[in-house]
Amino acid sequence: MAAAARRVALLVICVANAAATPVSCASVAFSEKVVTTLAGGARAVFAVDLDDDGDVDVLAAEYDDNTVAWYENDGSESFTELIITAHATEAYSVFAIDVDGDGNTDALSASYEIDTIAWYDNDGSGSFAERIITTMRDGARVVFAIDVDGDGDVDALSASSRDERATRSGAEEVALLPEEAEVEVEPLRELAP
Ligand SMILES: [Ca+2]
Ligand SMILES: [Ca+2]
Ligand SMILES: [Ca+2]
Ligand SMILES: [Ca+2]
Repeated sequence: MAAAARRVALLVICVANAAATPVSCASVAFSEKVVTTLAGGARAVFAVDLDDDGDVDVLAAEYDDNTVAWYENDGSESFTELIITAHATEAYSVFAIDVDGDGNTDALSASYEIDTIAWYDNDGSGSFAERIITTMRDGARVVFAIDVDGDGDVDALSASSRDERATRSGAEEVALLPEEAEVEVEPLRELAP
């Protein structure tokens, strides 16, 4: 695979000050800062401070390496790879949010080949323990998490391309998506050990 396709690169977000003259993002120049060239089959990234040291780190789904990894920012945009799991077979996407409400940002992943949505419990230092949410999302491609029903618990949503239905809480249909996609919502906190 070409080196360029294996890169996980930082994106710079164009932010306009509301009090200032509006800025066209198209006019802003971006400069590439490479996080790594060794993320095999990189499919997705998410930027968030995972070790709560004040600098933004990078979470990545690495499809060819079956890996979910995070890259710790030393504060000068020099990154050190730390493996969360090497068993996320055909890892397709990642997301980060505080799943269990303990103040530490956790990671989630969707793994295509093993039909799995998992989350990884961050102990606060960037060390993660795997928690499987489901292994029934056939061809899992996307994971997202938010408190869908407003009960205070974070819920998970997934899109899986080998399923043909769209469901909420495993049974209740909420939306039909094109291309045989599926949306699944599950109460994460209740699934945690
Ligand atoms: Ca950090
Ligand atoms: Ca750091
Ligand atoms: Ca947490
Ligand atoms: Ca909820």
